[in-house]
Amino acid sequence: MPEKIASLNVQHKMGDGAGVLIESAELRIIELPLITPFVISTGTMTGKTIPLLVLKGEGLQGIAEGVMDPFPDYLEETIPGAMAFLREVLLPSIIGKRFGSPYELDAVLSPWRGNRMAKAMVEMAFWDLWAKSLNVPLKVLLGGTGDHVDVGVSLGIASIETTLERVDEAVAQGYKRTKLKIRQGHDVKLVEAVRKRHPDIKLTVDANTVYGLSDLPVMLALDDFALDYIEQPLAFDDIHDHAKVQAMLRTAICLDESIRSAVDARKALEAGAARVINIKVGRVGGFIEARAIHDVCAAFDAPVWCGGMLESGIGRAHNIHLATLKNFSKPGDISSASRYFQRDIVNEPLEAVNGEMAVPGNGAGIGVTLDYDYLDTVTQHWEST
Ligand code: OSB
Ligand code: MG
Repeated sequence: MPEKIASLNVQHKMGDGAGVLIESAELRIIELPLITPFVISTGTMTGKTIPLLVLKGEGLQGIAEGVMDPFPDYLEETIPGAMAFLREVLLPSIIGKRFGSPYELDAVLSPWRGNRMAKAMVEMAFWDLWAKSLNVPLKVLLGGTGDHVDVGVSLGIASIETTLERVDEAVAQGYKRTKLKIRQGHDVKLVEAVRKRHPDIKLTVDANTVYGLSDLPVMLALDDFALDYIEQPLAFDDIHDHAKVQAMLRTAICLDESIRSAVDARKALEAGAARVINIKVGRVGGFIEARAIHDVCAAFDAPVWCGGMLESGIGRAHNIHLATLKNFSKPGDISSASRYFQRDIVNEPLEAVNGEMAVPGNGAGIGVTLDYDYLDTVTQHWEST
């Protein structure tokens, strides 16, 4: 174990029963087939590989999934890298310890640079465990309210004809926003066709970082379609040029990949690089950071919405609880699990009705439970500590 871990000693409230003792952990990699391949500007996904963490303590289980990919094509983190960091660093530093709250746990995680997706797995699983130990729904501890959240769909890259069919279907199902994935050569004509067929729907596009300043004519053309926002047109590590482009557009820019922290959000909003932020709890290191971003954005009057990463029911449930916070005022990417998977790994169906997703469960924590029969059949790797 690196020396730094041994020296990180969090304050324990030993003996008074407060908090939860983390006794052991289980780590899996699962592989869920996708009903339809999901194509974005940076690549195609035909199946969803998901690292899954279960923290166990005091007869309870806290569960979370990671949003990193097998290869670093969305952001830098990868599943193999996260598995090693979890196995060798993060899990040894928390197992056998009692944490009074996620803030105490965060004191162990936050000194490490980067690796926010891996840290988020631990943090989110602990929030679930902590909520269960207090016997309250996760949303209550997060400060959210309400029983439903507004949701939209994210449509992968396909022909104009296929996209129009998918948009028709999403609109018919009552989804409250349609997001089209775009890339060079698959942008203005596509948006024009969808807009022509549906003049009044809430429509957005997501370029997943693929444009540069040389694509300015495309971004200016997209400005004419009354889009609710243009998501992450430029590089994942760029704020400066997003500010340049935002100054030339009436349409809001929404940042996704560029925002890892509340400090990033503050700088982006101060610079005028965006007017909307996509918050993915798994991307930013967990709920503490997600809430901090939410609060910074509220202070700037910038709406936020909950992003998605084709999560299983575990991540989807976490996202729904987060989206109950007040400034999540735009529909999130939390559509029905059945759009992605023939069968989910949780027992509770997570299906949108009229563009709303119900907060799962009436009970404690994230409100969904693992379907172990199915989980075992899709598990590629299993280890425990
Ligand atoms: O940019 O929001 C994105 C999926 C994989 C990688 C990046 C993104 C997405 C999505 C999917 O848009 C949203 C969903 O889970 O439905
Ligand atoms: Mg995005």
